[in-house]
Amino acid sequence: MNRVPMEGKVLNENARVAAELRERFREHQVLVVNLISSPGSGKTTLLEKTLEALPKDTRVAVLTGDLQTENDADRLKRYSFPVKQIVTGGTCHLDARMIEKHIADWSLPELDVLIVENVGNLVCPSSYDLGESAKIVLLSVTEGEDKPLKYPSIFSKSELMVLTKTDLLPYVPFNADAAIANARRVHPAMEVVRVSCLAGNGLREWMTWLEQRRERFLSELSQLVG
Ligand SMILES: Nc1nc2c(ncn2[C@@H]2O[C@H](COP(=O)(O)OP(=O)(O)OP(=O)(O)O)[C@@H](O)[C@H]2O)c(=O)[nH]1
Ligand SMILES: [Mg+2]
Repeated sequence: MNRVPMEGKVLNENARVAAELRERFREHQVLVVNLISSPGSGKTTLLEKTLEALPKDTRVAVLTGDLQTENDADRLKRYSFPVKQIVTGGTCHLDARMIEKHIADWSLPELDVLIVENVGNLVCPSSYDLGESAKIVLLSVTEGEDKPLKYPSIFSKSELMVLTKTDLLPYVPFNADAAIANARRVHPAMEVVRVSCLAGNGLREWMTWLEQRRERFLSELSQLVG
């Protein structure tokens, strides 16, 4: 009976913690990106390719969320960057408190980028601000080009859509141009990168996007200060 007020309270509390986190990330100039998609769209694989390609002295860390297992962190720890698993124990999204708790023993001044892999879910994570600078939505070519219209919330809040598994395009009835057009119906300014982690296509473009997003973040910060 009290579901709606209780949800509102939880979201307000989350917004408060997220605002504090955002302030800390800005203070220490840490770009935080929040990767969101359906289960299995390729978030961890994209992160594996990203960490593999980064110079070893890159100041990057990863938090990866999952309902139950440590599998994704185990996959990502191989690349020698700081990685932590957040096991939500059944909750279908990460929240700001979980981020706060899991970065508690990391030194933010020693980081430039924090990448958060959210729990695989196209709905719940979109309501929870984590203090990130940008949300990024992944859509794989096996999911159907209508998904931006069916799950508009996350597409409207994301700056970038990574269209994943493009190596499968010859084998599935999926119209990539229609998917991108649908995403831009929901969010006209949506940026798009087409990636195949299997074939390696688009990975350079994705890395460039991340690099340029950090530059933009720093320039926005300097305008705030100046
Ligand atoms: N063909 C193809 N398969 C891919 C690609 N990227 C990922 N996969 C496969 O897709 C499956 C799921 O990939 P993950 O990276 O674990 O997906 P995820 O989004 O992290 O999954 P959750 O964390 O469970 O939500 C794995 O079997 C990957 O090998 C790709 O570019 N091409
Ligand atoms: Mg994963």
